[in-house]
Amino acid sequence: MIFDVEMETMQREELSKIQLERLKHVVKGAYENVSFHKKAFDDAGIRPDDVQSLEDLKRLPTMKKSDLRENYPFGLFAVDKSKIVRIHGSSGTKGKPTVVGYTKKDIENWAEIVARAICCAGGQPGDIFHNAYGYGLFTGGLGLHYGIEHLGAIAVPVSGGNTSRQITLIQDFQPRGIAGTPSYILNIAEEMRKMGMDPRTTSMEYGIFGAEPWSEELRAQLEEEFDIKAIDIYGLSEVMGPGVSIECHEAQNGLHIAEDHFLAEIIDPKTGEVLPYGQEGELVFTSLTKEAFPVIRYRTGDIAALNPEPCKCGRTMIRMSRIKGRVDDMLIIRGVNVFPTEIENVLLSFRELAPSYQVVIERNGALDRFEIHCEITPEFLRRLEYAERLEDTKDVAILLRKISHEIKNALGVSVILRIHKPYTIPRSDSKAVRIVDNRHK
Ligand code: DLL
Repeated sequence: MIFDVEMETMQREELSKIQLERLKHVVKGAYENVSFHKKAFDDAGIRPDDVQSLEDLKRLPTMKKSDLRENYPFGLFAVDKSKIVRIHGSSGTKGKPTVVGYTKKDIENWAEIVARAICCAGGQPGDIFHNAYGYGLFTGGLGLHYGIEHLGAIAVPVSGGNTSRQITLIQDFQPRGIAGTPSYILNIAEEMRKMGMDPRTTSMEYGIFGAEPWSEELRAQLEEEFDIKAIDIYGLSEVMGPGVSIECHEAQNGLHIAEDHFLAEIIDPKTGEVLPYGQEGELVFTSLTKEAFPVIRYRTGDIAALNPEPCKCGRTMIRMSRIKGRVDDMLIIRGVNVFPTEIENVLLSFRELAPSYQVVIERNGALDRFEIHCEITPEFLRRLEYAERLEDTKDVAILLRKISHEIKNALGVSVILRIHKPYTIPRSDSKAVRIVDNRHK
């Protein structure tokens, strides 16, 4: 089912017209109402009237996360506080949180975008929907919630955590859809198995997973564990929250961007130059409809590519590739650029390993030392002969050699592997911590 057939299957020419009209409006509003944008435009020698075509977008100044921090808390709001009805933000683990605001209209648009997204994932009105994204300042919980209601589905607002209660509710309420971070939903499967249950026997048919980078291998595990379709959803609080883009269940190949609300570009993260379709680089978004918190060329720090090819689902909205990782999370291991998702793809192809892993970075003199910590599954542990240290068993030694070989093959670097017993790597209720950086401790 396509929620808004007219919009989602619109011909490019017509869509471009709408986009341009909205772009002009948003640029003018940001310039007139937010001193940060006025200054950025003035410094670049650009006036809102200079935007006469979508091509002109690339002449506008970009903005990034530090601009939100510097204007904390409300400095980038474009409307009076009396018009704001909600605030969200990041958790602020690295200093002050970043804050974003929404007007009533913004919340309505967001709800509609997410309703569209749920349909794109295979959901429909009447579905019972288990929402395991955290409710709070994080946009995941409430973002999905309003979309579920807008669609006419039934929201089960469980939020993250308390895994045994999640399992009871899944059994009792029989949801068709589920949402949460992919790593947390896999924890639910793990917990079910510990309790002697088979996750494949639940009522669930599709899952909407995102908020953290994840790999094709993780998708395969989620689909196999629960016997569901696992759909990738993307978004960020600065641009709105979940729903900026989502895969369709028909193709599961690239995430359709809600292009009537967001213009996407890919730029070279070093030079800022706009890259053509198909080339990988940093995703940049411009909001077209947001009233409270317009963003103009917001540099997300996320790495992806754009694909304008028609999709078999019939939607004409262009697709972005699954996020490879964040620019800041890129590891440079002896000169080779590696994203945690690439490591994940290799690790998860080994059925002896659980889907939990961490990359630990230590300072080793003038060099960085990267250790990959992974964990064996309980099933594999049961098959091993006893040894004081895991590494001393023959089967584990063979496994470690195989993994090292595969990592070298796939990534072109050798890494230090550390293997652990089941359930020893910390699990998270929301975004998994994949990189532990001990260099500056
Ligand atoms: O994570 C919004 C969200 C909630 C998206 C629920 C999807 C589902 P933030 O906390 O602001 O917002 O974090 C945004 O998370 O810049 C990406 O680095 C990462 N991210 C979000 N979705 C994906 C995804 C929410 N599908 C940051 N794949 C973004 C990879 C993702 N990374």
